[in-house]
Amino acid sequence: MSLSDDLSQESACIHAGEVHDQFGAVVPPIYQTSTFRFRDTEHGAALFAGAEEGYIYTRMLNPTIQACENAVAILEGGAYGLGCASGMAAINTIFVHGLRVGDHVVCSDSVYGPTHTLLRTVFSKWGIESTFVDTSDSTAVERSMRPETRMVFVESPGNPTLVISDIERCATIAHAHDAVMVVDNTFMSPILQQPLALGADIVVHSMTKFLNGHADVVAGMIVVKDKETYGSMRKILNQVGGVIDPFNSFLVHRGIKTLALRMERHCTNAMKVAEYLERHEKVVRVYYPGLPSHPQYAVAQKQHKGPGGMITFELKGGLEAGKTMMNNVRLCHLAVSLGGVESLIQHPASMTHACLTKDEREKAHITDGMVRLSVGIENADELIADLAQAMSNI
Ligand code: LCS
Repeated sequence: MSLSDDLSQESACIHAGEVHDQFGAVVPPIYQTSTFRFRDTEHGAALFAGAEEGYIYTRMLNPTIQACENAVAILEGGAYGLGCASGMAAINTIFVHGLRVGDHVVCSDSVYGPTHTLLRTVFSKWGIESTFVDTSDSTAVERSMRPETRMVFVESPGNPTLVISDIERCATIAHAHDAVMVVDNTFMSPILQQPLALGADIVVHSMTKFLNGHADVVAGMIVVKDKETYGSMRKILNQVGGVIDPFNSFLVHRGIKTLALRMERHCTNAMKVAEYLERHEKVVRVYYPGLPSHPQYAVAQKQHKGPGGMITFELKGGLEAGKTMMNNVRLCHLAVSLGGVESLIQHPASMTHACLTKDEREKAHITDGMVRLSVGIENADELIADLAQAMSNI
């Protein structure tokens, strides 16, 4: 991995992870192969023994995957990336790597539903307890720490409430208790937030979202700071097996070239839409990190380079009003996922966060009336016109 440290994020998006192959290919080729030929038995044995560097088998390492891993690691200001089959495969790999029987995790209560469920229903079976807490409240994080806490897992902004945690403060608390600080940076992308620079040890992404940006790939990425963590995590990933494949790596890497450009447009569009929604008579509440009304606006200003593309809001008339609106959009699609060039609207309580109990949702302030909008890069006036006509049916 080589790229000058002072290169801007805009240029890094274009050049990070580029390869120098024998043909001078400008774009990393797709090495669509499951396995690699050895010169002879000694070569094969040396590769397996780690005495020589090279490729053995695609689950272990592949040049196309490595190019994408390097690109994301550079953008996050980390040292190594580990490409995974999905964001959930990446999160699972981090848990399997970092936790053992008797350990305790402190996790944001407003996280993507399956992250919550994975800890609560799978890792709990293996004697790993989790406390879900509002990580925007650092005193609550401090209070939740136990002698056996080995990991603090923060998603910020949190899905779907957009609650913002002070990453620097959470990392300080985690480190004071010898716990690893993990940040899910999916909602911001490395263009708008760099958790490693704020003290996090590990960053995770669902690359299905902004990094790829075109709603045609499911993939994840882990970024770490040091060789030792990378080595032990790579072994776990090889064993649990949830690796990304070469073609998806190629697509994500291609998507990253326009990441800085796309994020700029996501931010300006979402700001216009959020301001419009906040003024609308049928809207009760808008959660958007770019609005001064956001409860953690000051933290957002300190921690983000832009407000992002995600908006959550509540309508007068709650769930029924929300359903009417979502059933009447024309330009936006009624679909889960986020971070693509197209705008997507969905209902967290019955969709992305339906796997939480009503009590768990209430504790995390995920109300039945919440509507989540991933603002795409369409024309902002046309998006606003679509939302206006959809709300006129309420
Ligand atoms: N982390 C966050 C913050 C997410 O929003 C998601 C997926 C994941 C991790 C998991 O990534 P995946 O395995 O899907 O690549 N979020 C989704 C959402 O809000 N709607 O559909 C998927």
